[in-house]
Amino acid sequence: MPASVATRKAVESLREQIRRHNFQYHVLDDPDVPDAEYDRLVWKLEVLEAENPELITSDSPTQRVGAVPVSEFGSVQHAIPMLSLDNAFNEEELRGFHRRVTERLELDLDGDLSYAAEPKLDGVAVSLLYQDGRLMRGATRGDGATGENITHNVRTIDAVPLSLYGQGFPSMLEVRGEVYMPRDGFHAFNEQATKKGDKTFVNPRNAAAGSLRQLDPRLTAERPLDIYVYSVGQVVGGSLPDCHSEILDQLQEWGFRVCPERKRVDGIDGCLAFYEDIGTRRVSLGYDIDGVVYKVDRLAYQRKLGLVSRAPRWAIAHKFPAEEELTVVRDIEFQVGRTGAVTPVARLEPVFVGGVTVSNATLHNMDELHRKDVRIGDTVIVRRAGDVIPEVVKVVADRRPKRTRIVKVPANCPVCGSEVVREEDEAVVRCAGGLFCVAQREEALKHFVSRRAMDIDGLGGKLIEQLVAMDRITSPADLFSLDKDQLIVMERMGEKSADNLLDSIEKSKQTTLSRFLYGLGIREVGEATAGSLAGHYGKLTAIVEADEESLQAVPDVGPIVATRIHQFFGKKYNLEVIQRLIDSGVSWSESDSVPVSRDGALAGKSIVLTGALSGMTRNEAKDRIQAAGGKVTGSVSRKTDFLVAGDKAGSKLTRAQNLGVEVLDEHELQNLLADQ
Ligand code: 9MJ
Repeated sequence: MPASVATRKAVESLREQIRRHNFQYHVLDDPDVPDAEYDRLVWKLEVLEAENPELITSDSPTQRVGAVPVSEFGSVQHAIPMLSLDNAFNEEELRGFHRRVTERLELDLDGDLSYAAEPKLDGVAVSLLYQDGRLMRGATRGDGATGENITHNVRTIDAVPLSLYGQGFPSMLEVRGEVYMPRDGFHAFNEQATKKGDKTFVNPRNAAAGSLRQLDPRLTAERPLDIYVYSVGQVVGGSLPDCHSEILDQLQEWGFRVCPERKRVDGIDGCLAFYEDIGTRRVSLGYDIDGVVYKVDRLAYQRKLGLVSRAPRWAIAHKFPAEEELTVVRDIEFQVGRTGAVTPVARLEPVFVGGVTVSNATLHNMDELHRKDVRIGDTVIVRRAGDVIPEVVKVVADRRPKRTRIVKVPANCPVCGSEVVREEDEAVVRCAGGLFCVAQREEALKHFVSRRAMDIDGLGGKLIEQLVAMDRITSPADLFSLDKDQLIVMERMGEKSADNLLDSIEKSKQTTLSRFLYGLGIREVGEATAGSLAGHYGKLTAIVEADEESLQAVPDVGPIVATRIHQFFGKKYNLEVIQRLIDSGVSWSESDSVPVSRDGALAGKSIVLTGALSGMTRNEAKDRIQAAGGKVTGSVSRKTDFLVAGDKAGSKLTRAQNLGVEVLDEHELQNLLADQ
């Protein structure tokens, strides 16, 4: 029985509502209904379509994912070639581009020629062809003239409209843009893949490319892909505005996602300011970019400028320093940290990456080293993004020389020769030497004197290394018996600096219980836990005597942390050092350790700080949050209550937004603290 008029109308109305919600969600980033309501509409439509299959159309929102894999990718001729972009790697090259443009257009070099400036997305370029408003074909760029037909896969990307929104579109409209995988989605995808033992991707761009190269669209549909469009190709039967930036506004109205960072700028100064601005915010964008693109905004000028060998004369990509580079592993050595963790470190042929020269990169731990199978002599991809420690991403397999050296876990600590052990369920191997190991001793001392612990000014890493090497100090307690004669013989130590250092050592004796506990360097006891312990027990003796069960009553102390604390105070050596410290005059007043406010404005709240604060230092903010009963942690998770975002907040802000964590600015934090 054919569907009734009422059913047809219901189907149309549901599709219309779904398209509108899609527009709000994907294009405007402003959902107007909760997910549950959206899902209900789709479900209703699915039911009606199942009952009336003759009403199914290929642009119905239910028809994104085809059930049958394609057997191969067909090829697609681009009616208008898909262009590539010339690059400018520095300001001089950019100025050269601007000079050529203004000369050809016979304009004033210092005039305010408008450019459309856009971030340069690091994804996969695609072409989407719409006929009478319906998506007919999706294709890769390929060599610019011929690409691959990936219609079955682009259809699965929720942000790609299957039919255009609004009115007035040309009967034939080809839209071009970049399919990318947002960083969060990339990490989540890799995490899942690791759990399942599946292949992981090296970076979001490879993940996007790999996802679009699936024969089975059901696999592509599971990948968190997104799109920003940035130009048009073939246009028949309709007209578009006469400048690039307005074309993008129009595309947005027709239902395409356009990068919100794009901006019309004037002249070379406008371009440079845009480059600076995007460069500082690059880490927090949520997706990878490798530069910015400037396009002469007026199409009449674009036509006049024309092309030269597949690249337009009217556009240029102004590249950021690469975050990934190739280099060769000269050696793999092992570093010993404060807790004895023995970490493999690759010593590299120095390489310029992420804006600095890198000659060491972490390999994290032995499991990572084995998984990546990094060998001495290998060519590797090194990554340094933002302020992150440089890391070896992967080995370039086809550049492996015949003779490479595989590095094994050392049986003995490379520093002190003690046995190296691996604890059950831990990826980390550790030197069993404890404070017998010079490396652990040095690191423990550096930690003890650090600003957030005992805060001994003027006692830097190099000096500690010298003092340890000369056997002047073996434990923190020895610091307090140093005298001027011992100090003055050290390298670069004058009389005045020796006096100043002795002065700061003396001053540091008056401390707080939580700083002292933190400074002891008990494994798993960071600042927040040290604060909780001090607040909960108030007295050091009570903590020393506490059993594991009682320790677990302290906020944030679980069984593992409780064991670590109990083990630490169970060691005679540690108790002796503590006693010597106290005998040397290290003290704190008990009022410093008043229980952490249980009814303070931030009681029980977990808070992450990011970006630069203007009205207080980060440490002041930490102290005040702790005094108000809150806990400051380093990374954003679902358990985080607030993210305080200062100026130039980075990726933590994006993560918080994605997880729905409440974001406060500095002013709002001040208000909360003022409620105390
Ligand atoms: C990227 N990759 O973000 C272009 N692109 O324009 C932007 N690529 C482009 N524009 C013409 N924003 C050719 C390529």
